[in-house]
Amino acid sequence: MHKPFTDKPIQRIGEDGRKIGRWTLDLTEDQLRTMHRDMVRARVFDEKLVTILRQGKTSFYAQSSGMEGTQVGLAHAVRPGHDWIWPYYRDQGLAIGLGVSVRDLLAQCLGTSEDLCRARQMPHHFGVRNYNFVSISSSIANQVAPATGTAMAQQYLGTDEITVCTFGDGATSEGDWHAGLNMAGVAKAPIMFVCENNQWAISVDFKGQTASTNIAVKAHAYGMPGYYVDGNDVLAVHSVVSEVAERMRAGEGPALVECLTYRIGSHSNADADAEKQYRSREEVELWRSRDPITRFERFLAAEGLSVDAAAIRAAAQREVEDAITATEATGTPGWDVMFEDVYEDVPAHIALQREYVRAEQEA
Ligand SMILES: Cc1ncc(C[n+]2csc(CCOP(=O)(O)OP(=O)(O)O)c2C)c(N)n1
Ligand SMILES: [Mg+2]
Repeated sequence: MHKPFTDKPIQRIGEDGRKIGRWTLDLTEDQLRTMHRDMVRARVFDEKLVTILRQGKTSFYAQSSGMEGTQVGLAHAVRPGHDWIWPYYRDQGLAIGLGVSVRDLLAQCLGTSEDLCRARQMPHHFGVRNYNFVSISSSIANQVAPATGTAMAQQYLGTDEITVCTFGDGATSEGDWHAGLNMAGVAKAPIMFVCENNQWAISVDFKGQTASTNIAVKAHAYGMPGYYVDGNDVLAVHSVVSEVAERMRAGEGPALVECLTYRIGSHSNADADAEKQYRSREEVELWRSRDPITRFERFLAAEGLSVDAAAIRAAAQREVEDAITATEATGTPGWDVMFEDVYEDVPAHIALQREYVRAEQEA
């Protein structure tokens, strides 16, 4: 059993890839290989999205490079399509780890005809119904209170589903965040709050965010355990969140898991990272050297499990490129989709607006 409220982040593997402490590996070779592949796929997806953003094919993207250990470790402890996920906008690695296809994610980013959101959401704000992956909202901490509502419904209905709600370190300063955690604590709802602490909220660093020693400690106030985990250690994340999920399924109520990681790339395509205005290159380089994928590869090698990293990367690049070609070939939806799906009987004023747009389009 992992201990809550530790001073140091919980780890399983060190930077050198060696085991820390005494623990037995409870994952199969196949699971380990899939975890590694999903981390690489998430990284490659990020790299490719930055390129297509520069080509003007999409207009918004928030990178998750450096955070794959947290997102994939979490994804592999969730039962896809059974448990519910209220994600935040940097969670493409979580979606990929759950099994959402890269093509579905790309269709949304590019707003093609097969986009599950019908090209009506902001780019990179996915929602994937089959995976109970709720549409991403850009409003910080907006998802926290409704996620608690989902968990309360699961409890009320007597299901064995759980809810996972993710957010960044910056989100923990929002009122919604405290309201959601408070209510979950009172209700003992089956919800796992996962803070992807990448140490920056755009240009505000962790010290500027909170006077607490870490985020996990805040769980005390809401009557739930708080786990402080090394988010660049995929096995530590997986082990802690798996244990927490089991406890929640057994009716033991909510928990807060903080995964300490780092955002290697810019905040989005609209911040001053490239101009070096708020963080030093030395800091970025230090965290780049703590790459979660490299660390995991060292561990796999130490365990005698060699992976052909170059081949896996090349396959991931082909996967993303093929998905772009295939989804672009489906074209883009017509202008009239914006008037569909909301009302069964279209109200007169909306019908009038539709006619205005039609006249304009046909002029
Ligand atoms: C309610 C609200 N306030 C402010 C913003 C502007 N904003 C967008 S991202 C962001 C920082 C969030 O940081 P964090 O929660 O740490 O997530 P990260 O981007 O680091 O993954 C802010 C302040 C917003 N989107 N919503
Ligand atoms: Mg952050």
